[in-house]
Amino acid sequence: MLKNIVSLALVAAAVVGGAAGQELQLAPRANSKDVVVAIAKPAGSGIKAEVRFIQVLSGSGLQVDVQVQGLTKGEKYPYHIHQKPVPANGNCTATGGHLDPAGAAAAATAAGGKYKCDPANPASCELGDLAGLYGNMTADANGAFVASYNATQLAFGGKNTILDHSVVIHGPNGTRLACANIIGYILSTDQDSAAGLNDGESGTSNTHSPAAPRAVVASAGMLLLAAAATLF
Ligand SMILES: [Cu+2]
Repeated sequence: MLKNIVSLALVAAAVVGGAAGQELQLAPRANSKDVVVAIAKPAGSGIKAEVRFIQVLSGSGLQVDVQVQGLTKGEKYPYHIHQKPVPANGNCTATGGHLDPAGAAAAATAAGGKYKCDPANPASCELGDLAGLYGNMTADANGAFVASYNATQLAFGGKNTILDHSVVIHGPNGTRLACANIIGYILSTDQDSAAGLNDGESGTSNTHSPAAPRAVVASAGMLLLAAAATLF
């Protein structure tokens, strides 16, 4: 399974490299052979990051792979999925609050308390509170951070979709340091799938181009070669 995930990540990198500037719309489809990924690349304040969300082939949720450079050792950096996309001017403040379709924060406030995510009780956490659920980013001696986990609540499509949203990295004092949109890609092994996919979420589809072509893969071997060229 882990090997599969690594391979899928490489495949994703190949397609991203070959389809620069093209966004693909996604829809979960039962019994589909599609491999579905989404990537956000937050940058700013000397930070460069890549967060990959990969469809888990069995079970629910998304595999999340986080790689960051440019952090300061000894400091904690919260990061989240935020509600709104990053506008063209790159203003991270415009991404609004955390993605919270179940209203965890509002429920905490209504109960007279202050929102606090307890990872042992995911219902207490906003869907997009990745730091609360899985821990803050922290830097090693080189200013780097790497994490990989299975976020069981995240999805491509439906009420818990992460598509059309964004990833924001905060400084220790909460300042928004880096942000990027989550962009989805479909890698398909079947050629007869129609275009016109969407993630089922209305109102924010303006960030996608309806006519964007799909990335159709011919063979996994070819893609892995392409991935090597792209990554290194
Ligand atoms: Cu945030």
